[in-house]
This record gives sequence, structure tokens and C-alpha cells, in this order.
Amino acid sequence: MKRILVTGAAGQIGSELIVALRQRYGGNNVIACGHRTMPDRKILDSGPFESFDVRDSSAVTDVVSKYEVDIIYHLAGILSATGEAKPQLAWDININGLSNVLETARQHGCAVFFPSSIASFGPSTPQVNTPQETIQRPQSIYGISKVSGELLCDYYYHRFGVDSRGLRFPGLISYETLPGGGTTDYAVEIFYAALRGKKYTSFLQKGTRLDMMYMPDAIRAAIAVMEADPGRLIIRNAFNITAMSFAPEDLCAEIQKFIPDFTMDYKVDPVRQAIADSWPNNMDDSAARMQWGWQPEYDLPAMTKDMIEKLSCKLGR
Ligand code: AKB
Repeated sequence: MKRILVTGAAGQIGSELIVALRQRYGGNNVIACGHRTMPDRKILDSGPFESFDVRDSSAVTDVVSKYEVDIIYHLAGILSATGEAKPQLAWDININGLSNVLETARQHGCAVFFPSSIASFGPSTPQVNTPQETIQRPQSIYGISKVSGELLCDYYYHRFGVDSRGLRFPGLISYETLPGGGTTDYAVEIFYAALRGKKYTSFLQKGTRLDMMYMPDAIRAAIAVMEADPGRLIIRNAFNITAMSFAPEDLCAEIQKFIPDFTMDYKVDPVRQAIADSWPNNMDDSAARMQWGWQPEYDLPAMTKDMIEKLSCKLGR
């Protein structure tokens, strides 16, 4: 059985990916790794946990040697809005952390999963049906770290044969763990407001369409791309994947089908609005569909229904 290490264990993706990987590969074969923020008890009680900073190269190597790791899901990173507040920190964690992981993978023969993002595109990228291969000149430090990360992963594949694979995630929506410091966070916050009987104030303006995905689809995609037949992969870093594309008012209208009294207004945050305006409206994910069978299960209505059901239980509503 493969041994898998996941950095960013307490994060939005990590906290759910670890549970799914442990169900599939066995609790003791999936090593959760965090730093500063501790993951919840579900993670701590179901398999090994190690605490280290991904910027510490010897700590990364020690853990990979200790557990004889085969695959590293490197999820630790700073998101777009926090990145604009702390650009040097974002570069340090996102790039030096990835570089340490790739170098360790080269030395120990590990495969690497890297989460890229719609943020790897910029204002000169075609925004509608954004192609897999296109102009990538992002203006946020997060986006710059993502496009650099894609290239670094490709470099380690071509130069050293490291089996690196990645996905360009859209905004991710989940009921388990809140996102931290992203531009698409509104699409999660809005559900908490609606279920608590409050009005929501959107920090993105009306008409801001972005690609989005429900977390169960994102988790399936991350596992599927790492299990894909390498012979079918023409691209590696990183596949466009999407499930739905909407603007704040579309999500509000969908929630109102379940909670008719819910209301939303707007107070635009210029930093996050500028970031969102530079991202695609909807990506073309045909390469992922053709090369490893990507197929989302949740569209906007299905995601909204499930979010409301699951979050209602969680919040005791
Ligand atoms: C963010 O908003 O920063 C992230 C992303 C789209 O990568 N959710």
C-alpha cells in the first residue's frame, strides 16, 4: 500500500482530503502534516500527525524518510487575499515550501500533487472558456506563486523524472472547514449568514462570475489525477478543472429557493475585486476530461441543496 504525506492538514482541502485518503489507503498510511494551526480531532485520532514548517527543508526530508513516503500532496500555502497583505510571506511559503517538497521528492522517488488555481491566470488571459494552454500573466503574488509552481513542477518532471501532477482549482465550497484569506471565500461565508438568519454583504460586486467547485468533486479530482494512468497524461501541471460558474447574485437566488427571506447587499473590497476581475469567468476543462476522465457531480443547484442540508446539521439549525 502506498504511503501518502499531506501538508496543510488543517486547511480547507487538507482537512477533507486526509479523511478521504485514509478511507482509501488506510489510516496509518496517510501522514497529516501541519504547522501552527492544529487539525481537528477527526484527523488527529485517525492516523499519524507531524508538525513542521514546509520552509524547513530538513524537516520535510526527515518526515519523508521516517514514513517512507511515496506520494506528497503539498497543500500548505497562503491564499490570494492574505497574499496581497503579506506578499513576502506568500512567496516564501508558496515557493520555498514547494521547492523543498520537490527536492525531497527527487531524492526519495516520491510523486507530488500541486494545487494550482484559477489565480494562475491574469487580465490578459481570455476570460471565457479559458483554454488549457494560454497567456498566464497574473498580477497577484498568489497567482505569480501558482504559475511559478506549475512551471517548477514541470521542470522537476522533465529534468529529474519526478512524477508531479496538478490541478487548477476554482473557488472551493465546503461545509467542513472555512477557507482562509481567499477571494472566493464569499461563496462559503454566504451560507453561514443565510443559515444564521442574517443578511450577507458580498465583498465582490454583482456580475463577478468565477469558476467554482463543491469540495467532494475537488477531493475526487485530486485523488483521480494522482491515480491516473501516466501513459494518458499529455499535460501534468496543471489541469483546468471546473464544475460551475456563477456570480454572487446567482448564488443568492439559489439560496433563496430554500431560505426565501435571505437577503444580500454589496460592499466591494477593491483588493479582492481587482483579483477576481483578473480571473477567468469559466475555464475549458476538456483536457482533464479526455486525459483522466474528469467529470464533476455537483452543479450550482446540487451544491446549494447539499450545502444547506449539511451546514444546517453542523450549525444545529
Ligand atoms: C482564493 O480565492 O485565493 C482561492 C483560489 C481560487 O485559489 N480560493
